[in-house]
Amino acid sequence: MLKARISTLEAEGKNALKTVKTIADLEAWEIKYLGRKSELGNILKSLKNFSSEEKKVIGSLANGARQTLAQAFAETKARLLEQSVDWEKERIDVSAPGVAVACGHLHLITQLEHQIEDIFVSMGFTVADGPEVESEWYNFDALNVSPDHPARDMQDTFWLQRDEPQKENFLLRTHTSSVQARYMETHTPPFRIIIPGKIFRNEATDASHEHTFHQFECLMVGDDVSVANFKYIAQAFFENFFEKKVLIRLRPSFFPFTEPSFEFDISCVLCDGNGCPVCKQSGWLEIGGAGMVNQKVFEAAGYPRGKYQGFAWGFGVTRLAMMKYKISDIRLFMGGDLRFIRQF
Ligand code: FA5
Repeated sequence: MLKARISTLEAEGKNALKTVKTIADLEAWEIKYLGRKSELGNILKSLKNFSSEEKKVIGSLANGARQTLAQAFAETKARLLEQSVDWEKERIDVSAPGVAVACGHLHLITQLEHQIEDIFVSMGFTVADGPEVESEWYNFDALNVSPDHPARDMQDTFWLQRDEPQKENFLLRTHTSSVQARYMETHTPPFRIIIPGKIFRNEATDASHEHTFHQFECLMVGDDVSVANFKYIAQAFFENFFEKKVLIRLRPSFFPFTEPSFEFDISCVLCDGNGCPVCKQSGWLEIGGAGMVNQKVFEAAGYPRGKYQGFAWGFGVTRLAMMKYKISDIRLFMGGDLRFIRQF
């Protein structure tokens, strides 16, 4: 009787499968014919109660029926899944243009820093680096700017608050010249270095003044480095940077860390020195400060007085970028407006 029932179950299951149209129906069918609590499942579970002879015959029949139904189930499932795919929707147009992936890029100032570094490196300079949070010593004292020196007022400073009394005051560096002092402490001339970096000034902003901007310092020290070396290197640099003939003009100035000191201008790269609104009709653009390194700075670094000569200069990269790309407001660089940033 049980043998007949197994055959009926197999036939019934196969027949029922023919009417299954959906995956949900198929799942119900699977529970009914192949599930653990299905009739066939119960027969298989009850095998242990039969004699070994019966077990052999009924077991083989029941397992055979189960296998047949499982095979039919798998075939039906594959057919239903295939039928459920909307092939029209899945069609891929291999000739369609690709979708552009938006990705970021380096900020204009970083791009220019790399360009400036390349030019100096091609003239034998190496790149040095220093911290943005700096001690009063490296930013001022080691550069011959003592606490009561009036020159401290030339650069309005962001001082860092002290929670507990400590020996040193800290600040956000006001110029890249702070790295000069650090570098000289650990290196012996001759050397030529450049120091790119972000600096901070506690001052009101306007179209040509920022509180956070980028400077570039250049320092060359040796036995007989002169102003002529400075002029040559500065001119070579600017001609390379602006890709045109550029003249350099030095004007007497004052910086505590250089003696003599000068401001230096380049011929206006917009009007080639003929006069325009950007150079205020003068034909010259103010670029930065420079001078021969003050012997007191060498002494603070531990060099014997008079043994070495060197020049140093610092200029604003942000101002240079304004000239190169004719940007009229310095605040655009750090303003975070992506419409501006994406242009470069
Ligand atoms: C200095 O910072 C000196 N450390 C430069 C120097 C180095 C002189 C080595 C001698 C030897 P000054 O404060 O003038 O100097 O700044 C240098 C340049 O930074 C300026 O010519 C200008 O291009 C730029 N700069 C100064 N203040 C601002 C500002 N608020 N916003 C944008 N650029 C500025």
